[in-house]
Amino acid sequence: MNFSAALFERLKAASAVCVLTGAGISAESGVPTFRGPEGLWSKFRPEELASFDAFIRNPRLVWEWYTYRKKVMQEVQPNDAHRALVVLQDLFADFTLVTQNVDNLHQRAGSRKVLELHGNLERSYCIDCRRPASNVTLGDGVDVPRCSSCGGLLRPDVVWFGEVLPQRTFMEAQWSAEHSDVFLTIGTSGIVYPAAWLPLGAREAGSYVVEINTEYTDLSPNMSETIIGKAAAVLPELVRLLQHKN
Ligand code: BJW
Ligand code: ZN
Repeated sequence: MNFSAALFERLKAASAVCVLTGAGISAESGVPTFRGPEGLWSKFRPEELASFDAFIRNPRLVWEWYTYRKKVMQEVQPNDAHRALVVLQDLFADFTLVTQNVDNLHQRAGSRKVLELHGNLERSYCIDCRRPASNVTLGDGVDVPRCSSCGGLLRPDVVWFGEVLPQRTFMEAQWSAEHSDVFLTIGTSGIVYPAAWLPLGAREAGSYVVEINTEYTDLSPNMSETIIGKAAAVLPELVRLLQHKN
């Protein structure tokens, strides 16, 4: 694979690197993405499953969907792209990994700090008393998971449409994006906001912004460069090159 001289020079000189990942980085682990012909939302309508209104209307249906996805996530393993980012975290003085994914694969691969913008499927919390709960899945009965303290409905700790992202986490991500020398946006369609502001904000602040995706996206026209390829092929190659940078 041929990386541009500009990218290589920027990375060699970089001390601050920020990375944003989306569903595409887990595709090669066997986790379905959201959009596209094989995406989750070619079969399910997002507004029926990924909003608080949908949850209140039919909590059982929403829990069935998340129980299925939790099962998928427990059966898969991190791939070479997740592992490459684990190596990258030690190659720069300041490295920030931001993910929109809720699949926990970065953490399982060994990334030390992950800024989770859209939550994590491993966690749940009570919609009434907000108490966290772990290992929640749907049993065979007709009922839905309930809080052991107050009996309120438990929900997955993820961010649905119309909900605010965890503010401190987002602010930290934004700061890192805007103070990065190089920003990588990997495996995301870049159509969901405010996450998609991060690469755009980084570019505006003068960072060298590189997209890695199997196809061009809405973000592409605003990137310093786009590398078309699978994350699990491109990233290990990039890491190999950087490890010999001196
Ligand atoms: C590969 C690959 C390989 C494949 N290698 N690449 C109009 C304009 C602007 C904004 C809005 C608007 N109307 C509404 C909004 C706001 C809304 C929004 O952005 N909507 C857009 C869809 C238009 N945003 C929100 O509601 C957010 N909150 C918010 O704005 O709060 C403020 C507010 C509050 C109150 C009122 C109003 C405003 C919250 C967004 C939460 C998103 N949540 C989800 C679900 C999480 C839980 C769950 O997992 O179920 O997050 S949606 C879903 O999309 C999920 C993802 O994290 C997110 C992004 O998807 P991602 O990761 O990019 O996946 P895909 O499938 O889209 O793309 C995969 C990519 O990988 C593709 O490009 C492939 O080509 C590529 N690929 N294989 C490399 N091997
Ligand atoms: Zn409760």
